[in-house]
Amino acid sequence: KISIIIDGKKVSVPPDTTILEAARKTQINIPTLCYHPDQNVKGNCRVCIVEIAGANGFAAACCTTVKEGMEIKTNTIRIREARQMVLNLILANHNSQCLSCKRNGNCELQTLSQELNIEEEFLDKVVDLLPIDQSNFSIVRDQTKCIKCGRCIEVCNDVQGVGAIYNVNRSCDMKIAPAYEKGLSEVPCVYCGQCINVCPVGAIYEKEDTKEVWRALEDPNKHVVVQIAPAVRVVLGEEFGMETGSIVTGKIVSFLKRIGFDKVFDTNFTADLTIIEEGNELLHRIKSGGKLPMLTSCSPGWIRYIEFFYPELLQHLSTCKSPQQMFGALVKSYYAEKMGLKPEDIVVVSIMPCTAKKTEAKREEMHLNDYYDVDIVITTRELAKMVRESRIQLRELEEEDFDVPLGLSTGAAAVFGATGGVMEAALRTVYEVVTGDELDKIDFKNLRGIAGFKEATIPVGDLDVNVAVANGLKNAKILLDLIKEGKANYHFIEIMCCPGGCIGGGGQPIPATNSIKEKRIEAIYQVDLQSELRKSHQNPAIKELYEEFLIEPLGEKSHKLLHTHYID
Ligand code: HC1
Repeated sequence: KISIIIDGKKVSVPPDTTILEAARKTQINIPTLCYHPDQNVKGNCRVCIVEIAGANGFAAACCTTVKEGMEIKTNTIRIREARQMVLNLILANHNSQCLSCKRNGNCELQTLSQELNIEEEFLDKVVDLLPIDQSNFSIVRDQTKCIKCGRCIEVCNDVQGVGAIYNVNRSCDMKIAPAYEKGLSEVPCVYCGQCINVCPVGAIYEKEDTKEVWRALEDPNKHVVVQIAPAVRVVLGEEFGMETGSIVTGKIVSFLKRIGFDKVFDTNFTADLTIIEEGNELLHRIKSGGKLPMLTSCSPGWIRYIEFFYPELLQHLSTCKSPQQMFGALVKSYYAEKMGLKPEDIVVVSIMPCTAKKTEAKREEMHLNDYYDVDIVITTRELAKMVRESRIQLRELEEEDFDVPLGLSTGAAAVFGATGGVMEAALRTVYEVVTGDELDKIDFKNLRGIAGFKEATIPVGDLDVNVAVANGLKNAKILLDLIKEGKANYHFIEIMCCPGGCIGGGGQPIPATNSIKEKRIEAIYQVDLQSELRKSHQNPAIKELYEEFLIEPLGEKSHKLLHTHYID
């Protein structure tokens, strides 16, 4: 261990500890802007400067490691004034229209300006009037807010392996942008929104669609139906000061009914349906010598990734639409028929943890006749905005149940929201369908958790089924390369675009650090445990759907409504 003195306090820390980490261990919170607990140290912002006895000038605490006997000061007048100057330099290049900013109230720069007592922005603004990139349905980039911390570049390149944005130009002309400063729609951006989740300010945010929802709700000629994704219910509470991992399903349902939705349904219903369709597709591929390993197809950022980077492997993708899209297609067919409604008079709204879902809903293949399966997609963060706008107190709402039949679901559907969940849900059903026996241990614990890659072999009758799970696109890439080399000895692979699965989606409350994601995952498994039924094939509303409408899995209607194709 190494002994140092920070602000007069003696501290012992392991070698290679940075000054920033050592200080945080002793409850001394040195301010930062580019530092992120799950990322590499960058040393870009210089806000974390400290003084070291005997050294000239300042040192950046995030990238200076401690040395035996070091005496460090973190909060002198000189340091505070220097930090104020650093912050003023950043602010000179930052559009400070905070009141209308998406991150107003949850902005690291705004908080720091308060904490460092910035009384005036004394440098002239040099912020460029760069155009706002609104070239796509998912993500908006506002470069006038960018503070060039580099977090988005790291997540896009090193975690997702996508490389849609970089540093372009040099020196004071340096910007963060796609190559040749193109729009995001002109480069292979998968719209995962992981850049949004790490951005300390409002330089990247989701394309907001809440106004469309309010308008639909006030239109007397529209029947407005909503679905809620599995990962929204364990996360929304964070926006309202509730403990991380609070389960607020009943309160969300109650809120949505209060603001006027005609029916409040659940994406979990079609997550159960996905298991039936996808499970049967897997069994069919195994029996008929189809393309294996089969890859899951519910995560739209992942679909864009494989379409851009591995089009030669598209035949490995399950042809199942995602649960979001299956839901929309069924509302405009099965449900419309049942209710005697015209599909064109129905508006389907989705509440998703995901920014890529907005673009998925607008894909060419995702509509039948003249209407889309899903009309409007909003994120968990946008739902929180709607709650605030309505002035309804989420915490005080009584819990209510989803409407039937498209609101009924099992615990297997709930776990879709965490990495490994789709695979676990599929195994619970495939095992019982193939063997006819009841599965004793339905918790596949070795497929759970935040690790980027997991695998297992499950005996199903005479066959040992080899499965793998990857989350985060860089991990997906490793599996795709193995498939290309013919070395992927798996039958079925689950891939989720976002690290941790949908609980870490690009539309979720910020911050979303790994420790926060772990608590969200625990809550997902709580929802599963609390469910009366925990296997998709036990869902009585799904059984009824097949009896009344679909007739059989992979049948003609399923093919038309629930399955899709991809673009190479
Ligand atoms: Fe997901 Fe899915 S689990 S993709 O992560 O298959 O977004 O939550 O809704 O569609 O069900 C997201 C979550 C979500 C779909 C389901």
